[in-house]
Amino acid sequence: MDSLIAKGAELIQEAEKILVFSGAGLSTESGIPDFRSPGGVWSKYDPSDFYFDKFISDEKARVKYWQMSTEFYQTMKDAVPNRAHMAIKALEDTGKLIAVVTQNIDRLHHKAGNSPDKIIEIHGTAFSVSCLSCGKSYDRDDIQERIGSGVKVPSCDDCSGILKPDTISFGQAMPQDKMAQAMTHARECDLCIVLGSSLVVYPAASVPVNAVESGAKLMIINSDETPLDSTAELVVHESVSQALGDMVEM
Ligand code: CNA
Repeated sequence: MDSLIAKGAELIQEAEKILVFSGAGLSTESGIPDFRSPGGVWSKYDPSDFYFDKFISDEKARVKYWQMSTEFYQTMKDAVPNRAHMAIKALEDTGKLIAVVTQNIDRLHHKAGNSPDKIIEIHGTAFSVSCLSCGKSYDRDDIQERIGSGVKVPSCDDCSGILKPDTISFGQAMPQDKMAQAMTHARECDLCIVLGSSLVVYPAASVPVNAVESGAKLMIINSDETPLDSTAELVVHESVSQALGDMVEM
């Protein structure tokens, strides 16, 4: 393990333009379950209940969605950044971090103090809600208050349209502007660091793929194997807070 940490620290020291690509595994040590680990969200809920077209077409699916989402939001709201989030903030302080492309919707990079203009939330955020018909935007807490007072499925004040948190569900279109920004950074970085992602969710995982294809070195810190391990300069199957924390403090 010590030699892997030393190698990771060396890659970080040698790099000039670092792109961080983060996933749900970055936040498990902050108490937020990921999707695919044992005990993760998919061991409690059936993912097929949360497809976008089902949310649109089926009132019962929306009731279920808001139940799951309310529980998950409360956990995310209470969570605080862990040592790995703080290590990413330290990377920004070195001036080498060009962006954090995150699949996470939990705002922990913001809470850790990374500049908002460095954070690209390609799967959106759980902290706001929008009307799918007229686009009116709401603060998530205001909508949660309605749910707390007994509303099962909130609707838009202006047009009675369907409200949905600003997160990307399976089958929902990705934000094109954010994906384009992420891809630009993937092409310009010289080191891409993947933190806590299974790298099976596309198109998100095409960001590190693109970085490698453009000549960047790839470092992956993830408990389990990923499909990109064989293309990486360094793979560390360890706790991300421990491994990245140690590398950045070296
Ligand atoms: P995932 O598919 O659940 O994979 C997480 C990976 O992290 C797994 O391979 C685990 O082995 C690994 N892992 C878990 N804990 C640790 C740890 N402490 N140290 C190192 N590795 C760890 O999650 P992805 O992000 O790859 O999948 C993308 C989905 C998950 C996105 O759509 C996210 O929006 C969604 N998600 C986000 C959150 C969040 O915002 N915190 C939580 C759950 C799911």
